[in-house]
Amino acid sequence: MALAMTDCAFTSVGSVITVEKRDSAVDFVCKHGRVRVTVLADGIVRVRATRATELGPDFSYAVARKRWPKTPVRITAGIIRTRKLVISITKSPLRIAFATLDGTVLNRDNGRGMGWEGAKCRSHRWRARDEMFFGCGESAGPLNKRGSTTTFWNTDDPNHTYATEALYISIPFLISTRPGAHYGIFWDNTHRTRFNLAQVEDEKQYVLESDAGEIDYYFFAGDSIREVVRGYTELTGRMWMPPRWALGYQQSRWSYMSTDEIMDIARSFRERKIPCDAIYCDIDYMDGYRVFTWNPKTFPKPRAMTDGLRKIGFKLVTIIDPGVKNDNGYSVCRDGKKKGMFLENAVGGWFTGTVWPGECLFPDFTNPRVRAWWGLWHKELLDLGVAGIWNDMNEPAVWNHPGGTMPLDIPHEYDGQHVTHARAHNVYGFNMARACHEALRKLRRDERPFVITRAAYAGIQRYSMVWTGDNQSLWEQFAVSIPECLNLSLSGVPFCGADVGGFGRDCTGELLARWTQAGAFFPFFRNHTAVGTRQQEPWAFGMEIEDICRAYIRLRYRLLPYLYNLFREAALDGTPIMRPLFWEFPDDPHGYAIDDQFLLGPSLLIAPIVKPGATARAVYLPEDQWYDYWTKQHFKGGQYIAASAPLDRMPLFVRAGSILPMTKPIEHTGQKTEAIILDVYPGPKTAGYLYEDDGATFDYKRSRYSLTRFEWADGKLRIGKRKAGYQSAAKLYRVLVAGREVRS
Ligand code: MIG
Repeated sequence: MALAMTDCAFTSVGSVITVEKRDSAVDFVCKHGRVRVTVLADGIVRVRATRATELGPDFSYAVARKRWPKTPVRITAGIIRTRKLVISITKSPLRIAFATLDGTVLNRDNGRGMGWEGAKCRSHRWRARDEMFFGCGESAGPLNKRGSTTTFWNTDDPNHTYATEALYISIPFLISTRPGAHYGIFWDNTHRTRFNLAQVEDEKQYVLESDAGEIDYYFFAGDSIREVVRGYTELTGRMWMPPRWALGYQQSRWSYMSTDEIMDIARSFRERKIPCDAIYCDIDYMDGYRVFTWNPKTFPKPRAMTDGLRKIGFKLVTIIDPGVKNDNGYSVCRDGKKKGMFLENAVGGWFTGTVWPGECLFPDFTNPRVRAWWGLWHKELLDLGVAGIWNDMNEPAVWNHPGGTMPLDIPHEYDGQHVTHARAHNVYGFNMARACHEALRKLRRDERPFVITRAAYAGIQRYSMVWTGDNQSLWEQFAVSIPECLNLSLSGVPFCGADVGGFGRDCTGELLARWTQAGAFFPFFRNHTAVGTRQQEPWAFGMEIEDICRAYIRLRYRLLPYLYNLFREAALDGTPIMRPLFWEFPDDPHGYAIDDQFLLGPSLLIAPIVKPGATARAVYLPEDQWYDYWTKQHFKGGQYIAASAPLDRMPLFVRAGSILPMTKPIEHTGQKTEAIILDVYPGPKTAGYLYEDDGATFDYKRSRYSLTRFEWADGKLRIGKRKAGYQSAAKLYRVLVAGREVRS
């Protein structure tokens, strides 16, 4: 439908009439609007454009950092210069170009440039011949986004495919890379937005557009993709350390129907010696789907249940949906109505829509007063010992209205901006998760919150982790979860995962085995399945599959110290936990096309088996030295190898020069380990480190953490100077070399 973008009605901002210089900003008053260029940092520039005479209020949910240290800027005729960027402005018509100091043009306005068509705002941008695109938030499509279109409009689509343009989460952040030129664009507009990176008019351009609003984008220039992502997460914020238990394996289904079933499942994990940290209550724990209630028959004593779970090392996570049943006999509804917490129709009167509980009212999460009110309802859940909250249906999904969501004219408070749903839609789920996060922070002052959300907008990492919504038990959906989570990770959300085993349809033993093998290396590792599908727990397919699942879940637990290091890195500067090959090997061109392998941190290369019946696969080893984790065979990188993969083996490689901190297998993260095992994979230079904290509180922010560096040289381990702010439970180090015990 590329032709639907007609030329006729497009109005470009036009020529510059006057230039107004400000502190680190310059305003260009143009024939058809005003454009403001603001330098935030040497490599970060903000561009705003309006067709009105003045820019509107400066408001964003995504942006965490509002103040930036003053950056020296030189402004001369048509050129703004920072220590990293040269921004040149052509005046008639106005065109902005971003170049590096050595003159390489990173990106620029192209063709018709910036402007408007009807209510839409749009930017036509130049596309280089060899430019590749990544990020763009959540998409069940290719890793490299060149040639595809992403629509940012939070959508509940349980039948999505590789070609689906709009999913649950909207993160309009584009990463561009080509040899020697890297940049990012965060297009901060919460209206329905499209990144058309397919063929627009010709190969030489791409188009970013939103249904309404101002143009407001941030340009990130970096010497690498790493620097671009660091800049983006500096602007939109970084995740906090989650509680350590959230790194463990988690079990869910829609739904475990009673306390007895929950306890049975939990006990089965212990009996079968399959490690697990958390179990989920999906919607059927509630009384008629009324949020913040319990079904008195099937879940009569929730406190006793969470106590029982805690005794065997399990946390409980409960689902909370946004729709509040319209029932005056129900306290949340009554109280919310009395206090005016729910959305109203454009003409007044409550807005109602149908979801699980039947006719529902919807809190206006864009109102700070509503967020605080909603938050307090979580108190009882927490008092009952619930450990984490799962926010679902918050696109929002509303079944009885066109488009499966609210009408676009529903008014929202939007933190004082007073807008309609058209602008609030993409931040509805964001603000629901935020309300939950803020409540958990308030109610459990020094405990790290665990919030998982399905819908989100840019910056969600400050409040919640995400999963990829309703996938299906299909090989192709398993395969696509790799590029999907890689791009989410590059879009500022390192803590993410997909339903292991697949949500819709019946899983098979082989698929569960392969998916569990791979899922063990995703940041979030949860098995979940839909109502009406067959049992999908690790033991649901007989002994062989159970043994395989157990082995890989155990491997996950053995690797927890290494994984925890990576969570720490993500919390510090937004570095993805799960990484595309090009993150570590930017000069190796192969990595940009590989979407069926990934790296967990710098050291582990994972090559999942994503095809039924496969017993071998080609694995690309990037330019370096590698060890096969299973056979310890040594390989030179920069080549494809054939890796054997019988059902119980997923190809896994360790980069030479790594020291992997590990533990002996434990059954849940509450168990203490007496030793940290350092598994050394010698290379020309061999080093590693271990980050430790209490795994539960914010003490780590008060410097109560430990950091120990290790080096391996001449057959000996050297322990570096230790930052010892946290007293580790592990008392000793055991050294292995490529998995073999050595004397040291
Ligand atoms: O309309 O709560 O994505 O994980 O099990 C379906 C029931 C609602 C969708 C979620 C899924 C969850 C299910 N929910």
